[in-house]
Amino acid sequence: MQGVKKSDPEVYGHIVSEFKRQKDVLNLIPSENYVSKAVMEASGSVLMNKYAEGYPYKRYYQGNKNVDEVERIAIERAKKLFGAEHANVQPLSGSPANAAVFLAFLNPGDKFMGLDLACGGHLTHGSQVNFSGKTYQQVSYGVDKESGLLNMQEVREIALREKPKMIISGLTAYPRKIDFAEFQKIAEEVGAIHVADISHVAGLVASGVYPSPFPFTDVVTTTTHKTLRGPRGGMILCKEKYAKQIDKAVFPGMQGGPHMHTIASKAIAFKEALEPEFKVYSEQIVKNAKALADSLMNEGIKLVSGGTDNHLILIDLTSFGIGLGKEIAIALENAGICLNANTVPYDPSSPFKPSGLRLGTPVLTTRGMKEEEMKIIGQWIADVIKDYKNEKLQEIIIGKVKELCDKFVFY
Ligand code: DSN
Repeated sequence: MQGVKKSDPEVYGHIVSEFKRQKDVLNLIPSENYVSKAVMEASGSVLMNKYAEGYPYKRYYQGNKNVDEVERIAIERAKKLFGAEHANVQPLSGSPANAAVFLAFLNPGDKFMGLDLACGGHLTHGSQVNFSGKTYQQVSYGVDKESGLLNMQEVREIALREKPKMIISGLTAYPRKIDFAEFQKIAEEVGAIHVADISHVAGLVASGVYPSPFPFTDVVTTTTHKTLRGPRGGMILCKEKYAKQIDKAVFPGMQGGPHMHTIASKAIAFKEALEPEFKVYSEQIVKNAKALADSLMNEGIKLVSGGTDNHLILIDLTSFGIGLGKEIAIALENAGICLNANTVPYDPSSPFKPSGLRLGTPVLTTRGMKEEEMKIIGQWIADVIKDYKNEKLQEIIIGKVKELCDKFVFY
């Protein structure tokens, strides 16, 4: 970083502080991860300088012989990793990927189904403050109030009644397995396109430790930076029969020039994910999440759905009070534990003052932590939750967190 240091000491200072923060906190944000040095280096390479509108070997500008190869490699590896017929690696992130899919299959005003934001869906699955809810007609499905689980019979009934043109399956805060095959079956029954948004679980899917939507799902969207441990970015995978529609929707429909430095980083991350060690890593993410969930429940903390099948856990704080998520997330950050406040299904409060906490294990697993550490971390989290106004306790725990982090240095 010597160039940054010399040219812009102010920004350099913040980057160094952020490096230190990432090293010294227990990062439990389930949508984040720490990428390899190779992935990071490619992101900062000269590929950043290249415009490459179009697709490999069919570009609008000259000078693409190197980036054409990089994008071809990324596409081939993405297809191999997931067993997909077609891959578009250009989406800038998850929301643009989903926006391109809407553009490919729907007209403004058309009806689609998505998981309610408050029940674990994403903004782009039809939230009223997002383009998806503003431009198209969303019909939401939720989770069962008691069990916190998806009810596929209800999803089918809504689909038969509403006849949507598209059904989105996928999650940002659902800690259990999703039956992608059943979603596809329902979509086929009502003549809808099925889009599985696997952003959170992509790494687990690639490793075979979570149900895969391949090869039967029409279209799959994902980010590349969560459990997949690649750069900030997105991707669309689909059946060959939708390839042209998807490619046209991404470019020129939705985006201009792709970010070739990010595509190079994606290619590297896919190579890493194709290695046997990545399966071991993914298995450990789930083992760690289960161990952390058990530790929290042993301390009397209530979890939505009573546990987890993937990398994430949703804590229901309503027994401590309504709308306490943010306040307790801040108390935990003061104790060196970083996660995010989140709504719980049928939250009696609002998204601005949610009643839950969302946490996950991708980063801690990348750092090499295992079940033993999860047990201790669960106890620390529970201690802070139960006494969240106790600043002295936060000070004690932050010291212990630092000691633990020093044993698991990643970069
Ligand atoms: N912000 C992402 C998450 O945390 O799940 C989704 O866009």
